[in-house]
Amino acid sequence: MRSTGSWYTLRTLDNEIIEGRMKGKFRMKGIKTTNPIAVGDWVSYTLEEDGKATITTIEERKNYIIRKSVNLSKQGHIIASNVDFAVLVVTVANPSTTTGFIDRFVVTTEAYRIPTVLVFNKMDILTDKEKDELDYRIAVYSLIGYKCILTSAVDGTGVAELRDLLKDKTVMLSGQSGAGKSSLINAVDPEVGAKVGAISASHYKGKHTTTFAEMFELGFGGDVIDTPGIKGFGLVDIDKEDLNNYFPEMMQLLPKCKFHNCKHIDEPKCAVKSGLETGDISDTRYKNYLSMYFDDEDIHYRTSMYR
Ligand SMILES: Nc1nc2c(ncn2[C@@H]2O[C@H](COP(=O)(O)OP(=O)(O)O)[C@@H](O)[C@H]2O)c(=O)[nH]1
Ligand SMILES: [Mg+2]
Ligand SMILES: [Zn+2]
Repeated sequence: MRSTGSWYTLRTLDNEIIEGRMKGKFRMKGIKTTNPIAVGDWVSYTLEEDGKATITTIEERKNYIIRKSVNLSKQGHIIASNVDFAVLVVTVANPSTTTGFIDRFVVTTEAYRIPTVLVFNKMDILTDKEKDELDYRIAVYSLIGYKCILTSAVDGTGVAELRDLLKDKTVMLSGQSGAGKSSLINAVDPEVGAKVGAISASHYKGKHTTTFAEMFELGFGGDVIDTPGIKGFGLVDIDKEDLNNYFPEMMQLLPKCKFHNCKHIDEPKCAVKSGLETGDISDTRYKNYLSMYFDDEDIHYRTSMYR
């Protein structure tokens, strides 16, 4: 359910919570990761006399999602494993989530084949102009096939819909800090008592733990993995030549491009570039695609700049 340093919190099949440590070293085939055990993993353990568990094996993961480690760019950090889908909480205002952030996230979840739902939070504070912005984004993302939900943790908008979505599932909840992840968890299940805002930030400040995923069990059934502090997603082990595979709307047009391996950059008779002119391909999505293709990590695009 979570880990603090070398200790792991485990939930047993009998729904007991125990602390455990791992024995020896685990290596995952093929990938270098900074954390051998991730939130969401199933493990086997032996129970010690003091009631603590010694973790002996990790079960094979159904899926997992990795981001680049901040300092060791060659290594990845497994954010969560064995999830049914991902929820990205985004906000149009206070703070404003860039489309670059959203697109990096959904490219990563596409690459790991994890279905993704976008939750637009803080509906209660949007100005008319921000609502226009929201409508535009929802049009773009729902057309591509991403389910979009509108919520407010303050006035309760969309909370019932979110609750239905989470029920009996294991869900990775992500979003930039301050988007309202903890508030939404509490809104769907007040019993959870996730720490909101400044409290959780200061709580972990001393530890330098910018990524501290944590699983919460929902009273009505289901588990949510809260992943605070994720500033953005590095595109770990995504080959840039494969990047176009992770933009579903580009994949759909690919058969109409002249070249079957078109990267939609400067090839002639490219259906994606024609789609940009007709409006079938979103400018911001395409610009974010180029930014990722050329690995222009520092560029953050805001939807409003390109409309
Ligand atoms: N107005 C408004 N504020 C919200 C909403 N959701 C969260 N907040 C506020 O946004 C701040 C960050 O919320 P938090 O849940 O800690 O965000 P997290 O970092 O994503 O977990 C807190 O001050 C919350 O009270 C919302 O729907 N509307
Ligand atoms: Mg939080
Ligand atoms: Zn093309």
